[in-house]
This record gives sequence, C-alpha cells and structure tokens, in this order.
Amino acid sequence: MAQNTHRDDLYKRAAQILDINDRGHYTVPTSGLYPFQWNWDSCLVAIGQQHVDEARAWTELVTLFEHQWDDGMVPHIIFHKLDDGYFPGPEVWRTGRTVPTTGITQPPVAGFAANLLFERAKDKDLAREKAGHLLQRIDRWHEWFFRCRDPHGTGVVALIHPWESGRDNSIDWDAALDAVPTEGLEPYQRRDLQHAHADHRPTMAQYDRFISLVQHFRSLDWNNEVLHEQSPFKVVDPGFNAILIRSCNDLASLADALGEPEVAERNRARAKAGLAALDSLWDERLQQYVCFDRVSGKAVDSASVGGLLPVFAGVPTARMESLAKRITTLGEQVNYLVPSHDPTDSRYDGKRYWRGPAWLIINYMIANGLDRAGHTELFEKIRQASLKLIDESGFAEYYDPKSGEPLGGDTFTWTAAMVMEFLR
Ligand code: 9WN
Repeated sequence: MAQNTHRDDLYKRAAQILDINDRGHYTVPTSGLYPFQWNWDSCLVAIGQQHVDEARAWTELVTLFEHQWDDGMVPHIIFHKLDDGYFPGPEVWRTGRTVPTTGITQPPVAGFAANLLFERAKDKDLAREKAGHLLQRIDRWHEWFFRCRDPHGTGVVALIHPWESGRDNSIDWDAALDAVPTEGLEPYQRRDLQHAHADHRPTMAQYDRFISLVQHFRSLDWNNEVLHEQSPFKVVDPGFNAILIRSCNDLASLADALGEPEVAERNRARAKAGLAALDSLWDERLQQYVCFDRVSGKAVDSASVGGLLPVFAGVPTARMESLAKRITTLGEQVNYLVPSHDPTDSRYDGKRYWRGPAWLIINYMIANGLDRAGHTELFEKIRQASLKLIDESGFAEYYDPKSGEPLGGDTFTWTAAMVMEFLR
C-alpha cells in the first residue's frame, strides 16, 4: 500500500514536470538552461506524455516534423520563441529558416517513438491519422541520413558535430575535436554557465571547437550535399547508429501496420545493412563497440556508453551477451547504472556531463534493449537504479553514478518522461 502511494507520488511529480515544461505544442527540456524544442528530447518526452494525454504526445512529434528541412533533415533545435538565455542562438546558426532552427541533427528516436505510440494507442483512429502523417516524413529523414551522412554506402552514418550525438563532450570525440581548427573563431559568450556548474559542463576548449564547426558549416550555407565531405569532424558513433537501426526497424513495423509495404521494405533494408556494418565497430579487447573516426581512418579507443547502446538495436546474441556482461561489470564499479563512461578509464569524470554521469534516457534505451533480448534481471537492475536516483536526488538532468548526486539542470522533462515509463 505504502509502496503504491509512493509510486503514485512519483508519477504525479513526473506528470507535473511535463506540464511545467509544456509550451502548448512543444516541450522544453527545462526552462532557463534549454528554452527551446530539442529533437531527441521531444521524441522521448512524447513517450511519457502518452501516459497522460495521447493527443498531446502526437502533437509533440508533429510539431518537430513541421520543421523538417526540404532535404529531409530534422534539425536538432527549433527556436520557436526567441530567448537569449541560451547560446548559440539563431543569430549564430543563421540557417535562414522562417522559424529559426539549427543546421545539424540529433539521434533519430522518432521512428521508435512513433511506432511505440501507435502500438500502445487507446485512440486507434487518432493514432492512424497521426502515424500516417509522420510515416513518410520519418522515412525521408532516414533517407537523408544515408544519402548525406553515408555518401559512400558503408551502411553506417557519420556525425559532423558532437552535438549531433546528444553526448556532447564524450571522451569519444576528444581526439577528433583536437584536430578541428579554431582559426577565425568569433568571440562569444557562453550562457550555460549561468545555469549549471562549470565543472559539470563541457570545457572552454570544447566549446571553441563546437562553435568553430558551426561557423564552418555556416560558411558552406548549410548545404548538406557538401557538409559531410567538407567537415573536419566526421565520426561514426555506434550509439547513434544503433538508434537509427532500431528506428528503421520500428518504422518498418509501423509501415506494415499502416499498409505501406514500400516504406517497410526500404527501412528493413537500411536496418539490415546498418546492423551488418555495425559489427565492424566491435572492439575485442574492450568487449563493446567503439567509434570510428572517418577523418583519421582510426577506431577510437574509448569505452563509452555509446558502445553499449547497440543493445537497443537488437544486435546478434553473442554480442548481446558480451554487452550484458560489460554492463554487469560496470554495475560492480558504480552504485547507479549506467555510467556514460567506464570508471576504470583515467579520463572518466563522474560529474562532467557525458564523461561519466548516468542519464535516465540512456538507461531507458539500454534497459529496453536488454528486456527485449530476455535479460530481465539486468533490465530490472537498471530500472531500480534509475528509480532510486529519482527517489534520492529528484528529477535532474544527469547524476554522479557513484554518489547519486543530481547534476546539471533540474525539473528535467525527459527524466520525468522516463520515470513514467519505468513506473509503468
Ligand atoms: C546542445 C537538451 C540537450 C540534449 C543533449 C545534451 C544537451 C545541448 C547543450 O542538452 O545538449 O544540444 O547545450 O548542452 O547533451 O543530449 O538533447 O536536453
């Protein structure tokens, strides 16, 4: 009884947070630090919103796709209403859109989210209408990925900016970022440090590279036909590709349900080629996947959570077993799974953003993949660790995986959405 009341309280608090950050037709990740619509935040938030208001959940995705570019890309931030609390804003990106957006993308969770909303829908008519509206748009985004980010047809796509990965300052990007030139960098003022502790955020040297890349792409008029070739940063991330593969497969299921066999076939073929190519990123020594730097032509020696995320894609059983073992071992080194980087690596930093802290959205995707593969015990362990973090530290942006300390922004939307999923 007491247990149930506690769950109800957590659930209510999560619903309140979704409400606080709701701006009507889109949701902000948290007010202050992130006052706009972020791509993968929105898709994951919609999954939580479905528990309270199904129509509102569909709106979140529909709004995002209203800002899809003509070439098929779905941008990483939509600047619906101007707010100078965030840097870099539209005046830096200058992408020339009526409603300003950035010119890069983010992990493609939309295919996964749309299919999940459809499968669980109570209002079937609404679901058919909204999923029908989204299907071709998500398919175009997938098509864009393989055309513009895998121009040589390897089966996996590259990121041209660390912000695209959603894991901005991961150790994965260190070497590749070092090679990004910063000559001609215009003076700028960070705003994130007004809202979060400098030790918990990316460094100045990293921001210099982040902004230099934006300036470089801007000088190329955000033309996606040339950006991949001309970018000094080009990294294949197994985590990002795993999300894309899962979304291709899930979009195929959605297409089947909606009677669109061609969309289904195209997306299954993309997922199949992606899964085959993903295997080239396996690192035998680390027993997990690692990034590949297309500029240096080298594999990246970095045991990050990006290399564990392929459980979400449904990799072959032997790989799945090895990844489950890796995650179990990590669970012996921290108190709260899943750290975003291996704590035995000297570069690990349990408080600095994507260099160690645990994030609930990552926990959710990893847990989901493990559950589907029958690793029920490990799934449950991650679920419990996630809920314990919330109990002890509230709805933060991320957490120190050893102490459980809440870090970054608070009243965080996607954390709340994931709590609703874990409480289901
Ligand atoms: C840059 C909104 C976003 C997340 C990213 C996270 C962080 C932005 C920033 O916040 O990135 O996109 O300015 O730090 O790294 O995953 O989508 O929550």
